Amino acid sequence: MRQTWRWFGPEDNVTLPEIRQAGVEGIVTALYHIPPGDVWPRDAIRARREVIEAAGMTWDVVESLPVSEDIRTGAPAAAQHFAHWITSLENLAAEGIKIICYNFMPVLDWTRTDLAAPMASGATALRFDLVDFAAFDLFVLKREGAVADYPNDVVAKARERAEHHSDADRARLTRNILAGLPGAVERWTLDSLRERLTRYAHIDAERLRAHLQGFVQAVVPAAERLGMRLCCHPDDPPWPLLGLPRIMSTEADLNWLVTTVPSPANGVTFCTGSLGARPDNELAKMLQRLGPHIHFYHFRNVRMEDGGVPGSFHEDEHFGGSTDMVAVLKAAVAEQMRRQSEGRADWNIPMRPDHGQNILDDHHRKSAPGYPAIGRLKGLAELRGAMLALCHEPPQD
Ligand code: DNO
Repeated sequence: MRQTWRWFGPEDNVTLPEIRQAGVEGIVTALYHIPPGDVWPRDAIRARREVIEAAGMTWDVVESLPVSEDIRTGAPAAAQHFAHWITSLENLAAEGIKIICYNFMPVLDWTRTDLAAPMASGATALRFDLVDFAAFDLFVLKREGAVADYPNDVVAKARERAEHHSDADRARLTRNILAGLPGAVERWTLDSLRERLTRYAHIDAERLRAHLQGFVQAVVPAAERLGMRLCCHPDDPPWPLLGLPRIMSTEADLNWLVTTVPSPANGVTFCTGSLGARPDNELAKMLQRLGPHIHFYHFRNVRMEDGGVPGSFHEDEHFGGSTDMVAVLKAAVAEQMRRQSEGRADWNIPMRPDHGQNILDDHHRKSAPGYPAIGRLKGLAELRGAMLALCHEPPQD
């Protein structure tokens, strides 16, 4: 597997020369300053590629080429945004960048309630606490009908917690949920979120799936013509949030996507952290079955705290948590060997250490939540060791 690393561009305080020292081969990045729906111009792509190459690495994956809310809601502008997305693909392909990650999560991208939860080791980690999330939904956002979306005991605990919330607690929770996480392309306030939720009032899972289908039908032929590989990122967390449908949460969801428009260009990002927050996702087996459609790996481990769907979880060490990471890597190595034996050109699937806990100097550096230098380096180093061991062939005597 090709070892890659997410870089948030020149604003990222983990720099390219530092990333190189971590032994990284390829960079995963995006042109974050371009609003969803707009075209990525070729000269901007080239300039970014050159900065990465000057630092001794290559731009291997785009994460993400954003899918606009107009596309997700099937608004009139969707057709024009399809065309823009395809133009961006053409511009990326012309610069040699062929693997494109995107997601189809309505409104919110990945979501956590706590960005620095203390761990027993002294590290801090990202955490999703269902009671805190319900407290936000029920008593800060005050979403109509929200009470029906949580088990009764969660509602009772959320009420009790909300009664003790100070203004600062409410502000922190709101910030963490709506504006705290890197990579999400839009930032929400309570008012803009409420306005946006009304646009989804009549969009259930089936309707959202129809919009995703329309999107892949429009863009996959272009990607195929350009020799590109699209890979949809699963939902994080993998269940509906704020009454919004989420349709990339389970093996059946991912399977639906790859079979709705069968093409080598229509694949998935296998994110063990996102999928791993549901006990019914058996990751190593899913990886085996979805193998031929995987174009990108995110390796990360979550610890489910109550095993519920929805439930609470936190981001554990890469070889801690609820996922058997060695079994996952074994399946990934088997997929690599299978592709090599088939003569597939795309056998060297890019992987990145997804997220990391804040450890050592990370506590002082203030890098993007989930993306510290040293916590991720530890994850990459551990994953690299395991991958080398699993691929090792003893010399024949
Ligand atoms: C978080 C990420 C997400 C992901 C996008 C992909 O670390 O996994 O931000 O990049 O959802 O489109």
